[in-house]
Amino acid sequence: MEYYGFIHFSVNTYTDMSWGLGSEDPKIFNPDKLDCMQWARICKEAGMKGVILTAKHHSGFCLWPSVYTEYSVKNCPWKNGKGDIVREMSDACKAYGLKLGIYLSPWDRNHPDYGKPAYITYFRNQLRELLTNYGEIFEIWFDGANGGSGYYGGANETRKIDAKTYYDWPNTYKLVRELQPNIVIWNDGGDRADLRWVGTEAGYVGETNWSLLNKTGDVPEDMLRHGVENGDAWVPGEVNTSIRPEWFYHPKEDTKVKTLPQLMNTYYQSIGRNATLLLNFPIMPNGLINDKDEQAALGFAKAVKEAFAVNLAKGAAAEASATRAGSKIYSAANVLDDNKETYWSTDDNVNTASLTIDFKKPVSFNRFLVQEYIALGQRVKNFTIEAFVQGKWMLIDTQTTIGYKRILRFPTVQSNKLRFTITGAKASPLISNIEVYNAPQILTPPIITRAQSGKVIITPADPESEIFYTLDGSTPSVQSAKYTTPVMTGSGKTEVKAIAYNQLTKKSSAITAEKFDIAKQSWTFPSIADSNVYNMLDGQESTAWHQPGNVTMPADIVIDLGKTENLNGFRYLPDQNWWANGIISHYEFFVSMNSNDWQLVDSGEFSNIKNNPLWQTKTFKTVPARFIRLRALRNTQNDDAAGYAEVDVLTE
Ligand code: FUL
Repeated sequence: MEYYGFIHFSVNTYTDMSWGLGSEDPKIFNPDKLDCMQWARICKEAGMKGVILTAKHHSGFCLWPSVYTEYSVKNCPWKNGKGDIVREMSDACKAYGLKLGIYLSPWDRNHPDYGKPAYITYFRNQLRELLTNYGEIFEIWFDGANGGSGYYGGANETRKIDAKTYYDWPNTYKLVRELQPNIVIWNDGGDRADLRWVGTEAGYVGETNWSLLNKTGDVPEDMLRHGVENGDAWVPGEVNTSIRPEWFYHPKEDTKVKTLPQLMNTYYQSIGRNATLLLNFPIMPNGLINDKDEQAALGFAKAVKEAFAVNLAKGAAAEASATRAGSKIYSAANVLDDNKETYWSTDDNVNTASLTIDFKKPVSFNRFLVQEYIALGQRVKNFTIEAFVQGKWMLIDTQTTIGYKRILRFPTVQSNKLRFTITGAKASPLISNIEVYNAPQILTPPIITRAQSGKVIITPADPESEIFYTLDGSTPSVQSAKYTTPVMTGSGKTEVKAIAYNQLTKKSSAITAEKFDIAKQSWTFPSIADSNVYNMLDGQESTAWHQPGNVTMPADIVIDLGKTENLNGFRYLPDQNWWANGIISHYEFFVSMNSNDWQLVDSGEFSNIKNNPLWQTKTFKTVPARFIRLRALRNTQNDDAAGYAEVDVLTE
């Protein structure tokens, strides 16, 4: 299916939180403009083949009137408790020719029996409702996230379960397959299912990507990203990511909708790397998808269409160094015949071979698309592509796996011939399709940061472009100030907007907008001597500081702001390194005027920080403070590490 949509909507949409706590009053759920036809229309126009709806997220609140709980749309003001969002979604999917998928969170922060055997009966009853009453369901999503604490019918406690045994997955899967024989089961927490998580929510899978895993045994993170070359089960990767940083709607992210270059990167790093792409739309409190998200998704679809509009390999000639003996059925021409059921193959045990595409005239190209005939397995381990330039073969790229689909991007080359060489395979390769394109260039918006000194630094992603910016909130254009060196912005709050612009093509990028709170010129760490600690104030998300090895939790950092500020919040960004430890999950935040008497102003959890290690913003009632103390109570690994890419405050 390649590409399908995700919809996140629950009671926490109304509390601006990443995860519901399970104690939210259903009365807050009132999407007065709810329109599943809008959701389905956008998914369809965006080129998606289906939609997966969060029928129940971790809050436990059900978007359908389950007979097994009162914690559902039955008890909300929307449609006087007579509504059913799963039904409306199912009808909308039918109307738009989309498949419907269901996300049912195993972790339920509302249910009193969560953690006990009785909850499993409840969970299966709900599965039965969802998988019998709403027509064909193409995928079921069993999210493995579990933060432990919850409302649990008023108990308000932390409950630990063993994700491997508690849900008795083998019998749960049996039920699912009985009710929906063609369903695909996604599960990152329990027994191996049909699709795997790729280990990140950032929108990419490894370049090497086998669709195989082992049926049993643990799956460490690098296996999630790359699969297992000699695995014994077919468990392809599904890249799930949101069109905004978070999964649920937060108004503050209206300026953070992914830009076209970001979405195109996601495309090439998911669908272009043998995975499917599951792109999320958060629903607003009124029940609609935000206009900006719609524009982004449709712009993305248009750009994909443009990139793959003209297949330059059409009408070219294909010739192979080796073909399966005595049979025309496996000829090289099959890679260009538009028929995915036919393929080029070599003799058994001939696992290396090359295929040359002769365009018969010089053509410019920058994309190469190749597909294996995966009905007979994923075989290719290594390959190269070359272009024939000035009488010589010039190497364009050396790569590893292909699978269902692989797309390579490279700087435009002009040539009349392209050579594709398989340098390693598990068995005779079976190549069903090759396409070649010259995709238009897309300008990437600049990156804006603010250093501790208050200087704003704007970095172009593409060195040939110029940058224009504004500091007053207005929309930047070529008439705005041109950026040449870092701009001193003083110590107050600043809003910076910038575009990249290419003189040759006269095209500008999308706008980058960043709001910065007070500058940190006078901030110091009175009790930390290590100068690297300033990495967390430098505005650079790629640099971090970690507590020394001998720290034990709780671990504190204390910052002297240099003068009294009226604080009403703080922000924390964990170490952005893929392998980083010390991602704080539970915190306390204190303020002081003299660094002796401390007042606790906020405490809680950074929900979902493990899977999505983004900026965490917490707000509280305004309080004057000269010193702040961020206390790490726990991290996502439950050990004694605490790391910080950035720490920031919000002022009134
Ligand atoms: C995660 C959840 O915790 C997030 O809230 C979201 O639903 C994402 C798709 O999966 O594990």
